[in-house]
Amino acid sequence: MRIQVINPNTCLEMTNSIGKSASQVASEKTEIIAVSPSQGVVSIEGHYDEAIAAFHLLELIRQGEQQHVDGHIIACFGDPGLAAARELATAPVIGIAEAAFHVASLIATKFSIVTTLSRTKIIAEHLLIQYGYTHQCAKIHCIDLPVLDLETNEQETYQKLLEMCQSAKQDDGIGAIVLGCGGMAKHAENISKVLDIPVIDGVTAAVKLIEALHGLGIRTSKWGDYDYPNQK
Ligand code: 2AL
Repeated sequence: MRIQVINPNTCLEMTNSIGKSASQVASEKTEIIAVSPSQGVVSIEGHYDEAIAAFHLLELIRQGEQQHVDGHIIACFGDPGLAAARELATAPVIGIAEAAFHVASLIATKFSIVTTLSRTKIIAEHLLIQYGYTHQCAKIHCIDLPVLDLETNEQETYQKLLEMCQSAKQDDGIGAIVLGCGGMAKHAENISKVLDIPVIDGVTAAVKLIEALHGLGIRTSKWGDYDYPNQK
C-alpha cells in the first residue's frame, strides 16, 4: 500500500524528517510518499498560517487521490483542513493530533501534550474539545521555541523537549505524553526510552492507524457530510 504523508508547511527538511519517521514504523509492504506544498507558509504557528496551509494541502490531497494512494496523513499538529480533505478523498485521511490522542487514550487514562509556541496552545485545546479528549488531557506544555528550530537548532530543542516531558511526567499525574508538532516525530523514541514513559508521536501513530484501516478495507465514508464537494 502507499501512504501520502503531507507536511503542510513548505520546510523541506521537516518533510524529509517526517517521511523518515513514517518509514521507520511502516510495514514492509507500505510505501511512504512524503510531500509538502511548493507554496504557502514555511511553518504553521497560528490560525492564519493554518488557513494558508490548509488551502495548499487540499491540492496535494487531490493529487494523491489521482495517484490512487491508500491513505493520507496531515502531518501538522493543528490537523489543518482535515474535514475538507475527507470530502476530497476516498482513501482514509488522518491528522496527527487526532491520531496521537486516539493512541494515547488507548494506553493511558491521562496524557499531557508538549508542543511548540504558546500561541498554538489554543489550537490543541480546540482539537481536544472537538475530538472529545479534554477530560483525558492533563496539561498542555509549550517549549516556546519556533517550529523551525526543530530543524535548525536540533540539540537545543531536544533538550528543552526532554526537560518539559520530564516535568510533565513528574507533575501532571499522567501515563503518557503526546508530542505536539510534526517536526518532533524524530525525538519520540529517544525521549520515551530516556524517561521510561510512552511518548506518542502522531506521525507514526497515523501510519499504523492507516495501515489498520487499509487492512480492514475501510475507507472515508461518502455517505453524509464527507461526500465529495457539491459541484457548482
Ligand atoms: C506545527 C506542526 O506540526 N508543523 C508546523 O509547521 N506547525 N504545529 C505546532 N503546534 O507546532
